[in-house]
Amino acid sequence: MTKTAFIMIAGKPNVGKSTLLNTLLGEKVAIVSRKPQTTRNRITGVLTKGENQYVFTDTPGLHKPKTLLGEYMMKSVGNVAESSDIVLFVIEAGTELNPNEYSALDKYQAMGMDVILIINKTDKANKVKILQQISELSQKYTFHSVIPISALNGDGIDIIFQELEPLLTESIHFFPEDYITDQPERKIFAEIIREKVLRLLDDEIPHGVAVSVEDFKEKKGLLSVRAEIYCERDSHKRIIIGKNGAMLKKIGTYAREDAEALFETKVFLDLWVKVKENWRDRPSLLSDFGFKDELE
Ligand SMILES: Nc1nc2c(ncn2[C@@H]2O[C@H](COP(=O)(O)OP(=O)(O)OP(=O)(O)O)[C@@H](O)[C@H]2O)c(=O)[nH]1
Ligand SMILES: [Mg+2]
Repeated sequence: MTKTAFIMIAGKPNVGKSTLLNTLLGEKVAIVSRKPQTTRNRITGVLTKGENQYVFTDTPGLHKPKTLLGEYMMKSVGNVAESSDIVLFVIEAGTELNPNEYSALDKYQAMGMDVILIINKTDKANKVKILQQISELSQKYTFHSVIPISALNGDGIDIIFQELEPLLTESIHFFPEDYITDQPERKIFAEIIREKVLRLLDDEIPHGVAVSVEDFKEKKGLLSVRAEIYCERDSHKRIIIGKNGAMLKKIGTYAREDAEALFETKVFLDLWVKVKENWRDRPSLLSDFGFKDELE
C-alpha cells in the first residue's frame, strides 16, 4: 500500500526553509544565503522511502511585496498552500513572530491544513526563550506538533519524519522512486550563480539580480554553459564585474566548482553581465526570466 503527502515549507524570509528542504532530501536543490528573500520560486523536492512518498515544496519567504517580483513570489506561496495538506511552518528560535507570520498561521489553520511548527536554529538560541516561545504559540494555535530543530546540523530531522508518517494518506506515488526535484538543470545552474552573487555582494545589488542560462551543452565530458547576470544599473554592473573583472571571475570560479560537484562533470562557464533597468517591475522581463506561471 503506497502513501503520499504534499508538504509545504513556509515562513518569513531567512528562517532556514531552503536549508531545511536540502537537509530533508539529503541533496542541495535550493540555494541558501544569509540575505532575506533568497528563494524566488516554489521548489519541489521529492523523497521516496519505501512505500512513503514525501513531496516537499519550499516557498519564498513571507513578506509584504514592494515589486511585481515580490507579488509573484507571494502569489506562489498562496498557490502552494492551495495544493498542500501539511505545512512545516518554520520560525526562528527565540524570536518574536511578526504580523506576516501570524496572519499566515491564521490562514493555514483556517484552511484546515495540518500545521507543524518547526522552531529552527536552536543551535544558536537560548533554551528558556524557546520554551517560552513554544508555550505562547501553543496557547494561540493548535499545532499537529511542535519540533525544535537545527536544519544546519540535522538535529530534529528524524522527528519531522516521525511526525509526518501518520499524516501520509493512501495514494499512488505521483513521482518515480528516484525523482528528486522539479527544477530543470539549467535553472539549478542559474541559481548556483545567483547564490554566489548573494554571498559575494552586499546590500541591494543581489536583490536586483537575475541570472539566465543561455547555452547549456554537454559534449565529451565537458558541460559548456553561457549565462547572463542581469542587474538594474550600470553602477551595479561595474561592481559585479569588479576591478579588472576580479569579482566576476570569483563568482564564476565558485559557481563552476559547485556545478562540477553537482553535475559530476568538468564545466566551462562563460559569464556576462547586462543591465535591465527596473526588471523587477516589468511584466515582460519578469516573464522572460521565468516568473510567469504563478500569475496565470
Ligand atoms: N545557525 C543556524 N543557521 C541556519 C540554520 N538553518 C539555516 N541557517 C542559516 O540561515 C540563513 C538563511 O537560510 P535559508 O535556508 O536561505 O533561509 P530561507 O528561509 O530559505 O530564506 P528565504 O529564501 O530568503 O525566504 C543561511 O545563512 C543559513 O545558513 C540553523 O539551523 N542554524
Ligand atoms: Mg529560501
